[in-house]
Amino acid sequence: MAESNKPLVGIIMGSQSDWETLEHTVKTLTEFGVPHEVRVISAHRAPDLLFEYASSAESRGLELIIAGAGGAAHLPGMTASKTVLPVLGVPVESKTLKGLDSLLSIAQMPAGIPVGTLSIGKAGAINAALLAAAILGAKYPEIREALRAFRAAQTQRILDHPHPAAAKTSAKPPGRARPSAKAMTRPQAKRKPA
Ligand code: RP5
Repeated sequence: MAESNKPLVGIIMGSQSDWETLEHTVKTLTEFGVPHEVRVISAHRAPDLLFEYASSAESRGLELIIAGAGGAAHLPGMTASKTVLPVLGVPVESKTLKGLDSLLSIAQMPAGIPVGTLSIGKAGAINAALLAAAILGAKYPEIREALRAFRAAQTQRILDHPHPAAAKTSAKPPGRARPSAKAMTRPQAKRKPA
């Protein structure tokens, strides 16, 4: 079972200050039972560490990387340049330009090195985890089913609260909606392919 605890997803961020955004990615992946690891790796302040991390990610068993950064956000793109694993980028909201700088830095990659870019801030951080679950779900049926249950529960919350005032008092953020009782009792996703 040790194998089942091996991280499938690497979550990296450019600074400690990015944690308040990327913690939503971690929380969501945890709720889906997706094994992951978390590191602060700055593209500018620790470039050698970034190269080492990205170039060894595949051989260490990672299957996907989520990289969050703000400002001149080169971390996702540089990570993608050093691995063939899928890289999802989360633009962190910057103080000066509200994350527009981060978004463009991550999204505007040259042809040949793609980064799957999410929206700015918390929504992007949550969606990065959900997109990771969708990608990994092609190989791991339990992740796919957890995602299916999450989506059904999310829809049901809308249907159950047609009045906006009622929805306001009882709606939960997407990450709070547990996928299924079955998925939640399982600490980690199994590693066996479908
Ligand atoms: C980027 O610079 C980081 O991703 C962070 O969003 C931003 C500011 O970093 P700190 O100055 O707060 O460490 O590299």
